[in-house]
Amino acid sequence: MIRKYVYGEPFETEAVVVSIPSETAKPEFGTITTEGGFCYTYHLADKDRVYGLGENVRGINKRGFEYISNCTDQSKHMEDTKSLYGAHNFLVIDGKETFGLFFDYPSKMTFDVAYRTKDHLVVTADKADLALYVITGENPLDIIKQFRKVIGRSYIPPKFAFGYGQSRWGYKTKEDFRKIVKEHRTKNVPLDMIYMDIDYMEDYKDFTLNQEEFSDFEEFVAEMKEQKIHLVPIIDAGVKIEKGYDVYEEGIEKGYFCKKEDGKEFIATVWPGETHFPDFLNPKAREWFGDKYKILLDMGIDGFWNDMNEPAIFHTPEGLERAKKVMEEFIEDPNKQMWFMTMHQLGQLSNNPQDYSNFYHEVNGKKVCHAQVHNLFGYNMTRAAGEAFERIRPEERVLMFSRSSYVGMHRYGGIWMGDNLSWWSHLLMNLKMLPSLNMVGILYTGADLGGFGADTSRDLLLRWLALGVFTPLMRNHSALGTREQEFYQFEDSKDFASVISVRYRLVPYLYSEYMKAALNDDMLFKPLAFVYPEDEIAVETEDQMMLGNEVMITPIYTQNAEGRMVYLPENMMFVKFLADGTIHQERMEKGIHYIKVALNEVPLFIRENKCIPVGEKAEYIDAVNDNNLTLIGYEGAEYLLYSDDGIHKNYDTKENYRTLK
Ligand code: MIG
Repeated sequence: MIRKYVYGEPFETEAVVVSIPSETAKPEFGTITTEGGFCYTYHLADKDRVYGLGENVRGINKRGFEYISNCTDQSKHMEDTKSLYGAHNFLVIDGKETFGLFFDYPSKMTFDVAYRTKDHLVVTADKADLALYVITGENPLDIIKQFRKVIGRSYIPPKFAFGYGQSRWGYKTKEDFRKIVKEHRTKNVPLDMIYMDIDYMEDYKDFTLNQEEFSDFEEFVAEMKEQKIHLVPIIDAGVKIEKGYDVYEEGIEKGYFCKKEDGKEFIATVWPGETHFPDFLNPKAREWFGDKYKILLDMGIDGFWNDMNEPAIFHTPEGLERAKKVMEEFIEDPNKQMWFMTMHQLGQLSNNPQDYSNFYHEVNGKKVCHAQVHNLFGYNMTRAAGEAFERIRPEERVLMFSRSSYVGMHRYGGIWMGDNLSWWSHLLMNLKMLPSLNMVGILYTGADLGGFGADTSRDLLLRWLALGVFTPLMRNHSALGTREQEFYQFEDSKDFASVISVRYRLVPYLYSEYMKAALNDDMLFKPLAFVYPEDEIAVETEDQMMLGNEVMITPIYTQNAEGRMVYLPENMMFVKFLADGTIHQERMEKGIHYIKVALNEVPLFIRENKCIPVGEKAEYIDAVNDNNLTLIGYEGAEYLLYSDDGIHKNYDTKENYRTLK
């Protein structure tokens, strides 16, 4: 049961796609005040657990910390980081009373989950203009499924997007890309995608190509396709200000860029230098920008990633002025130590809240200050692309994932988890983020494997890849200036071939479970707590995850570990993909075990009396054969396989299902 409560005049975010009449009575759970802002308070019982909040640090149970929905370009994900790139204001309280909450509010919102006081959930916003949805149901999963139903079906990528991808900020030339293909193909490490970061463009201008390298881009895309490689270019939010650059000229002429109070286009400096931000909240501007993707689609491109769409700002002319003033005063009177704080605040050049208050969107003919709708920007950039793909290429799926997001964006694309670091703790953090993202419909997701910032190490990369084997988006990505982390930068490439090959053997299962989750508003990754709610140990276990309906994964996330402790909430089959291509299977009793897993092996568990299909090795997704599958797990069990051509959109047909036994 979903009830909707409306306060003030909410902005229509289009997160919810089903029309729900609003209630006049007060919500059943918690208290609300609307004077001087919005405040929701709920008294938590000692054992109440709080799930949700999508892309955030810390555990699956969010209790004990404060999180702030405020889409931020955050390159250091620390334990006390309160805002990442997305805003996902959805919670499930599970305990004395079990219910879900969705605060549909597009600006900054604070979630104090028993942090300031140990037993209160307090949700606050500056303005009391929002829609609150209260969801009741049998259990957390039932509540989540109801929520998912009203926010619309999750994005479904083309099947090649379930392959392995290599990426790095810094690839520039055709030779860079050819080398990657050659290394993978000659050393039998599977590969389907190579990502093109900002250097493929001309001066970082969206929808242009560096002419020195890519004047014959179409041929190059075809050359890669012949080797079964999809090139996936990045698109940034800011449009470079440059006379003669058509995207800029058109945007100005049509008035599709965000403007300041005085009617002049807002300027923000990002990678291309000074840019304007397309007004993605204006449907016409969205249509215009979305159509630009056609330039690359027409050249054979079939996937994109949208970056910098929080939107990230390095600095603005106004910000530089503010900083200059503070600096001058400081220089004039060096004794003014008090100014240090002011300088720090005013001098914060990048992603400064003052700048976000300085520009406007045009929504239904009305000017709306960006700060009031900040969290919708990335969502609507990706929506621009998604809507365009529907127009331009209605029959076929296009790969799309974004950095920033809001609830609703899951209909148009996935997300990657942003700029993590090559830290063991981030491997675990990324694992824990998976179910929270699934709760808000984001199924196509994964982390930068190996870590984006900082220098990775061979063992960290291998362990992270072994987690990546299970995440829909499986991409090795790293930052400019960090240690190179393509598999061939390390000794014994066979170990990498072993781990990555497991992904391709599991794709029939992973894809099938992904599709079932997407088509049934289900989660692909569930916390153990959702499957074994009566089991106290399972409920607290956050470093193991249920994948689909048959599997439990137990990634290894500590340095120098030769294995790990695992908890089995029921009897299970321990499965280990060994380096020689064979599969070790061993029945294990419910309880605690220590499992040994070498760096070149991938472990998983199959639930009692279930089985999963595995295929043969393949070096790209096209070569995965769904008609040559073996079942592993418990004898006599059956598996319902979903399978389709991976290209078109006829998902809802019975022909896509068959029972394997
Ligand atoms: O300011 O395009 O998160 O994946 O490699 C950095 C360069 C901009 C941030 C993205 C990252 C990408 C990088 N970008």
